Amino acid sequence: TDHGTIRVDVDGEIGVVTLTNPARRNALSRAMMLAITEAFRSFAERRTRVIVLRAEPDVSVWSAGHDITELPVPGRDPLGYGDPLEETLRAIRRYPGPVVAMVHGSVWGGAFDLVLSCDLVVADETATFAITPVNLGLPYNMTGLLHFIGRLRVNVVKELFFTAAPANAATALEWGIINHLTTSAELEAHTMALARRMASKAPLAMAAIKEQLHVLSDYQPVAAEVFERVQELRRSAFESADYREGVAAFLEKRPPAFRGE
Ligand code: KFV
Ligand code: KFV
Repeated sequence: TDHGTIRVDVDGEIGVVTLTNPARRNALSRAMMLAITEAFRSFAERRTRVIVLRAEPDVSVWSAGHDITELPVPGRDPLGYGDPLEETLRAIRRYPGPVVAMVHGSVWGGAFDLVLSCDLVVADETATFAITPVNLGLPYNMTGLLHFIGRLRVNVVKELFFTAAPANAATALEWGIINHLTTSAELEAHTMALARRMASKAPLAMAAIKEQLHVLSDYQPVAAEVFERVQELRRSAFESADYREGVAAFLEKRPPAFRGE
C-alpha cells in the first residue's frame, strides 16, 4: 500500500510502516500522521501481532519531527489534543501488540516523542536523538513530557530538553533511550528477529500486559488548579513574540533571536 508519505508492508504476522518522504526529511506532516494512524487501525482489524516503524535504508534523517510549516499559528497551542501527531502517538501507545521503532539516522523533536511512544527501540550507530522545542520557543505539552519521564531519568530528560542537543547512539544506549544498539548492517535482521519472536507469543496476554503497563505508567493525577497554572505558563510561551520568532527563523533559515517576551 502506498499513502505517498509512508509505505505499509505485511511480512507474515509483522506489519511494517516505512516513512518515505526523504525530500522533507520525513517531517511529521498531517498527511503522514493520518496515514500512520489509519495503518494502525487496519493492522488492528487484521490482528497484526507486531508492528515495526522505520525509515528507508541509508537516510541520514530518520525524521525531522513535527512539520514546522504546519504548526498552529502563534497564539494557539502548538501541541493540542487533536494535533495529528498526538493522535498518532495515541494510536501507537494503544495498539494491542508491540510496536518496535527501528532507527537509522537522526531523530528530531516530535519524532523523538514518536520513537519513545513505541514499545521497544532498536537503533544503529548512526542514530541520534534530539528534543528541540527550546529552539523554536515552543512549550512542550504535559502528555509529551510524561512520555519522556515515563521512559528516562528526570536529569536526562532535563538535559535533553534544556540543551536540544542530539544524543549519539552510545549515549542513547547508556540513557535507556534504546533497547539495542546494532551495526547498520545488522539493524534490520536484528529488529525483525525480535519482532518475529514477539509475534510467536500469546497475543491476548501480550495485549493485556501492554495495556496494564501503559495504565500504570502513562498517567499522573494532576489537580485542576495545578493543570491550569501550568497551562497558563505554556500559554505565555505560545502567545509570545519568541515563539513567532522561532518558527519564522526556521522558515527563513537563520538563527533565532529570543528576547524572553
Ligand atoms: N518541518 C518542515 N520542513 C522541514 C522540517 C520540518 N521539521 N525539517 C526539514 N524540513 C524541510 C527543509 O525546510 C527543507 O525544505 C527540506 O525539508 C530539507 O531539509 O523547501 P526546502 O528548503 O527543500 P534541509 O535542507 O534542512 O535538510 P538537511 O540539511 O539534511 O538537514 C536536516 C535537518 C533535520 C538537520 C534539518 O532539516 C533540520 O534541522 N530540521 C528541523 C529539525 C527540528 O528542529 N525538528 C523539530 C521540529 S518541532 C517539533 O517536532 C516539536 C514537536 N517540538 O516541540 O520542537
Ligand atoms: N511447573 C510445573 N512443573 C515443572 C515446571 C513448572 N514451572 N518446570 C519444570 N517442571 C517439571 C517438568 O515438567 C518435569 O517434570 C520436571 O519438572 C523436570 O523438568 O514429570 P517431569 O517431566 O519429570 P524438565 O525435565 O523440564 O527439566 P530441565 O530439562 O532441566 O529444564 C528446566 C527448565 C526450567 C528449562 C524447564 O523445566 C522449563 O522450561 N520449565 C518451565 C519454565 C517456565 O516457563 N516457568 C514459568 C512458569 S509460568 C510463571 O511462572 C508465571 C507466573 N508467568 O506469568 O509466566
